[in-house]
Amino acid sequence: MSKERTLVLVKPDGVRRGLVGEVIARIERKGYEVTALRMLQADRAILERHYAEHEGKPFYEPLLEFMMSGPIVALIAEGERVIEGFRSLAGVTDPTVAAPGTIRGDLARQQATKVVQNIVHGSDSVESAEREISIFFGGK
Ligand code: IDP
Ligand code: MG
Repeated sequence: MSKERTLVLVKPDGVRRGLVGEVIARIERKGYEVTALRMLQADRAILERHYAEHEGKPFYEPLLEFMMSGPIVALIAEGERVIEGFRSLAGVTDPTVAAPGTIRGDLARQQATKVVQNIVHGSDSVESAEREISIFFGGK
């Protein structure tokens, strides 16, 4: 099994609520290594690249607005099967039904917003991970 890298984002709701450390702690306690980390205010251009697959969906504009609503933290986590492993730590997209024990299941819930606010993003494949890492870390 080869070592993988994944892109994790702590979304603006996670940063606003002071959950950056909690997210990083869960990644580290699981045994993955954080190998790059930055805080940034995402602009529309970077988010259009990151969320290109969702263009045209009803939640696309609210998603971009939400992701621009405050600072985010981007990090690279590394380890064997980290892509699948972080998605497992994060839980499913909808925080109402995300399993207790997961980041989304423990720390998020449905809000009265057009876009689901669920604390974190994690890449969903090797191809997405490399593409997304190059967006946030310039090909590093
Ligand atoms: P993921 O983050 O679990 O991979 P995606 O389907 O890639 O989920 O969607 C990206 C983000 O867009 C989600 O994390 C969530 O914030 C938002 N989102 C996804 N589907 C919906 C929806 O049906 N309604 C509102 N927001 C959504
Ligand atoms: Mg996704």
